[in-house]
Amino acid sequence: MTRLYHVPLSPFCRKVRLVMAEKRIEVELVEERYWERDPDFLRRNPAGKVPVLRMNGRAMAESQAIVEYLDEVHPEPPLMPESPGGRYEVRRLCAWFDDKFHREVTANLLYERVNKKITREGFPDSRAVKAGARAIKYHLDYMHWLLDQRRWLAGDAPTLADFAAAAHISALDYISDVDWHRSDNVRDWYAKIKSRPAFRGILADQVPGFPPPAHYADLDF
Ligand SMILES: N[C@@H](CCC(=O)N[C@@H](CS)C(=O)NCC(=O)O)C(=O)O
Repeated sequence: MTRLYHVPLSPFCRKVRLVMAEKRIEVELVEERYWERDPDFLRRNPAGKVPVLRMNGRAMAESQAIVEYLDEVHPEPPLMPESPGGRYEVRRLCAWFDDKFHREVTANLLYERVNKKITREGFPDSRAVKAGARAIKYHLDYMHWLLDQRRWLAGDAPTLADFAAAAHISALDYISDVDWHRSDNVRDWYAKIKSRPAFRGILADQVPGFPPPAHYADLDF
């Protein structure tokens, strides 16, 4: 039984879900309220974080290690380029989104507005929200610049970098925090990736107390 312990709006969980769907790997999704620190969950991942993927007799943590493992054991379609330089660029961009974008944007917007309420940690910090709203502009401009030179973020074919970025962007779009008028390049890229069958699962997500805007699941947004 392949099972993913996740929360619906976590960008790291979404990255794993998207990559599994792209590779047509069937998986049972189990919501894990990681903040309740269930002892069984902590046994599966002592770091206490989601995602955790139970597959092939092991419990795996760390989304980037997981998606690279999946790309090796399920090579079709390949989501890593063949050349070392190409793989370097994919890993650099995955780190860009999962580290820099996560810290400057996702944490300031999504975690302040949604996670704090769900985990009963209090109210959004308006300074953090303002900082996130400022930072996302710069990140969209950086994506615009990349997409001026490439069809996809890391080159001319879709890679793990696109799914890492789309995982963050889709979670922010769920709370209407992406300005789709800022860059045609980014909008076209997102329309392209959003229309892939792999996206269906996350477009159907519904988080109680946080209904998504109408455009969230609309392919023609
Ligand atoms: N580097 C980890 C980050 C995972 C992560 O931070 N997940 C968050 C949810 S979005 C979490 O479980 N946080 C709980 C905690 O930090 O205690 C990965 O890529 O899987």
